[in-house]
Amino acid sequence: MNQHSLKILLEENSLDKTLKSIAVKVENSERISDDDCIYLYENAALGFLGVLANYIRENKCGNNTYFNRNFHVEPTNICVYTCTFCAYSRLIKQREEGWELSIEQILDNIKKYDSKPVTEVHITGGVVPKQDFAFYTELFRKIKAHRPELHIKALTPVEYHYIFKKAKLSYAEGMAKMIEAGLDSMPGGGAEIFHPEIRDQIAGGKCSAEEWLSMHEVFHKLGQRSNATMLYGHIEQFWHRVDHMRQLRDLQDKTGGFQTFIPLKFRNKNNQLSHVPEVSAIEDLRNYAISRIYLDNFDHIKAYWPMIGRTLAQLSMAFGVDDIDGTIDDTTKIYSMAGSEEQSPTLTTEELVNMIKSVGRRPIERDTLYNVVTDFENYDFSTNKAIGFVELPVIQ
Ligand code: V47
Ligand code: SF4
Repeated sequence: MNQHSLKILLEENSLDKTLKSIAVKVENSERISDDDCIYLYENAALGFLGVLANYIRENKCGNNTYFNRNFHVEPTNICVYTCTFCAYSRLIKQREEGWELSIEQILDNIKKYDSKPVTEVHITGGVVPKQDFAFYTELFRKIKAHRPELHIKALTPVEYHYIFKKAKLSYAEGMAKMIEAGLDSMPGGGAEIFHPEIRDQIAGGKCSAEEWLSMHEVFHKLGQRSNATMLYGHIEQFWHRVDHMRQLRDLQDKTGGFQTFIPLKFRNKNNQLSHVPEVSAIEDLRNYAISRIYLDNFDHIKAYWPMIGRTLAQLSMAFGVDDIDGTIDDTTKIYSMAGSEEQSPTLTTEELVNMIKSVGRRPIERDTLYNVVTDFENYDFSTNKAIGFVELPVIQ
């Protein structure tokens, strides 16, 4: 089906020459250049991008759309940094407006999931001196002591850079100790836009692009996997996005340690960039598709539904996206505070499965490392069994 659509597109005589040459590269599984990518941003129609991105997506993942059962822990929203897009953080001097959880409070939150089939806890938040190296290594150890199989996906290079500097540890030393304490993987946050022309304006003071990339490189070399994000649709231009993705593609060539790329749409409520209009849903879909076409060495592209809303997440599955993150259970405030339509992001497994099925995709529950947990293609929620599943007799 996807091959058929690409073939029809390639037979189209009126197709612009450059777009045609890009389509031929996609058909031949050749990498597109930075100039090609900028050309796509500036000239390609949504339908054209959808055909190319879907072709790649179906070659890589077939009809599968992945999700997981997860929840977030945000240890604090107090932060020493003042990113202009951030609606969520409060300065140390505004401490009374925010929260700062203790290790015991975080463990109490985690224990609320004891009877639930979640596989991952995603931990990230603001940066404060108190939540330091000792705090996080103790937290990770206690989580693992309580529930060893729960995957800890935690903190970004923004937090680690601050923590390791304070503890006088190199990235390699610090990361090795975090892994020893129980860290399993690193989420993709803190990347924003790498180019200093933009980064200095929206995320001044926090770790640089080089430091962000170096932290991931060190982590990958220790045998671990991580994600990558790009915060788009604010003051950057298309070439800044291409520059950002090129640096990710280069590092992925070196280490192969990234699992998924997550474009994050800038939301403009309650922050210092509220005067900047948000981009349209069409631009969001074009951006998913272009990242799918450009990042040929990434296995997965994720649409984070709490950020863009469930309808757009459903549409994105026709524009290169093969992952829509997880159940969340209303445990993150970052996007609701910035104006997302999802003010209390929670989806049951059944709702997630129906969202995926209703756009003709196969819902696959994965763990954080993309091992299949349950194939929900033929699943009966009333009996909690796969349809056609034959129970084997128990041998005494
Ligand atoms: O780095 C903050 C973004 C990120 C806004 O790895 C905003 O699986 C838009 O990285 N508008 C943190 N974006 C979240 C993140 C993430 C989310 C889901 C899954 C994974 C993963 C990673 O959120 C920050 C920043 O880029 N962010 N404020 C805002 N107003
Ligand atoms: Fe702090 Fe992260 Fe918000 Fe920046 S985006 S102010 S680092 S919480």
